[in-house]
Amino acid sequence: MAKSKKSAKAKSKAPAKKPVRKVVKLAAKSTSKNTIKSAGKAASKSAKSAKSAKPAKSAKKANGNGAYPKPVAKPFGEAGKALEGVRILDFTHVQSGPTCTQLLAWFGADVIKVERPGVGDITRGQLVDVKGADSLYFTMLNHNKRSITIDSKHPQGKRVLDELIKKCDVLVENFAPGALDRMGLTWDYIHKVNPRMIVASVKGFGPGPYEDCKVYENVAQCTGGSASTTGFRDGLPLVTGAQIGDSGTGLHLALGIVTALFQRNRTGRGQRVLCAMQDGVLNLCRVKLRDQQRLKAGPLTEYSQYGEGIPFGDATPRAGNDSGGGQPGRILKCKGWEDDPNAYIYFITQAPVWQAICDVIGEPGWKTDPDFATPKARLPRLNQIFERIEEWTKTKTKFEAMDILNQYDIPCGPILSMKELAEDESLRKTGTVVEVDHPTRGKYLTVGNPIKLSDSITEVKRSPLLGEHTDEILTDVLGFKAKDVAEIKNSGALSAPEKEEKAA
Ligand code: CAO
Repeated sequence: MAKSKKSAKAKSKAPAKKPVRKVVKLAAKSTSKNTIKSAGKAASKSAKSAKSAKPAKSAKKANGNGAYPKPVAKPFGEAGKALEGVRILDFTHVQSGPTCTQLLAWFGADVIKVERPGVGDITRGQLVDVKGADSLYFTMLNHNKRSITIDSKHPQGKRVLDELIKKCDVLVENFAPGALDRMGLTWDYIHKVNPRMIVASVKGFGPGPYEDCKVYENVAQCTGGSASTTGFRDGLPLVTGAQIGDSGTGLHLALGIVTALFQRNRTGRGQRVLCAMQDGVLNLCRVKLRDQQRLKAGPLTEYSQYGEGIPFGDATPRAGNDSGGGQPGRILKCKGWEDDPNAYIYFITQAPVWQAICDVIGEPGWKTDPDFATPKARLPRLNQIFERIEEWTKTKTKFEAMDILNQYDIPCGPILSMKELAEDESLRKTGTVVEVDHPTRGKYLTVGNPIKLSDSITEVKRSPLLGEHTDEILTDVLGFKAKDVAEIKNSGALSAPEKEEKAA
């Protein structure tokens, strides 16, 4: 490599080598905490100076001409959470809905998870790794929530639900189509009981031929355009490990909810928010619908298939690991690939750094060779180009390659295993990977809030045990007196039905 570095330096046209950035294991030098702290200091300073100076006209305008409160003087991160005061009636289960309400909880909403007595969210008992404890499936999707058990079909359960509807701002659910209505909780009913309530739902499909179908993650990936465009041209359609159907739709729904809350500030009324998983996946596959339409204008020249001389059909094909845009890229082998399934790097031949790429891989002649010098000339030769680059990457570990290539601003990324991500120090420091303690399962790792707000800092709290907060919700939130609590409890609306005695 020393040779390639030297040649990169020697060529006057090659972009200057940047000072070495330590990227081994992607360790960040400054933590987000530090960044947030300094942002907080700066903000406090500006808040102080704002007191003495007259606000500029533009600032006044941005602040709604005085319609909004003055900026608080408290340091960033100490002025409460973004969604403080918002209460969520969380009727979600499995993954898509819980992802959404977990985000809202991280932003400070009081999320009250309603679960079926005795059973709870079905994921509590799925993929169990510690006997007798809630599964990771459940704990990793339900942080910062409270749990109450209610049989929603019991008259006394309905009584409690009615009170919750009155006291909450948003009802979030992802039951199978029609299930909420069958509980008697139609939109008309809820809107009548609490006209300010927002009712947010995840369903598999929007209105249309499939609207009544139950849907899980991979069904959404298949029906939303992801599977038909994932994998290799000559292989099966593939699903991806990223849960774009479930977690992706949960994210979409969270945005819909905060947007509806924002509109409610103006209109005073709630509305329905619907995210269909098919729509959410298609939204994430938008570039593939772009390519579908480009097919009319001729072959998709950035797809490897073009260089291989294989004609295109009438639908966007699977493109293996080709880059999605106009910057050709591939996954290439690195040192150790024979034994390590993740010894690979994604390498992008971005046009502005082509000269540096040629120098690094030891092909300086390609900088001026008309077959390689321009992006257009390179498109039919991508296989040859990436084979040559791979000869170089195979001599480096993925971290060494990342380190070297970043000195020249060459976009690339090592294929990181879940083990490497779990152990990554920088992700721990930013709170993206968090260790949480749980009373029945002990310590476990989870993914924290990936959305960092400088004035609403997320603290990841363990998921609730089944019905852990039933009493406090009945009394503190709903204001039931002891007599009413006893009546509701004795009715059996909050507890699992007694198991029938087995006949002797
Ligand atoms: N008290 C009493 N009954 C309750 C209850 C409670 N607290 N909570 C749920 N139930 C009942 C429901 O009312 C429903 O009963 P009916 O069908 O008799 O009216 C029943 O439990 C089952 O609900 P469901 O149909 O939603 O659950 P399922 O396990 O059969 O299906 C799923 C699961 C995910 C396929 C379905 O909910 C669905 O399609 N949801 C929408 C799409 C979605 O979010 N999918 C992502 C799932 S994550 O991969």
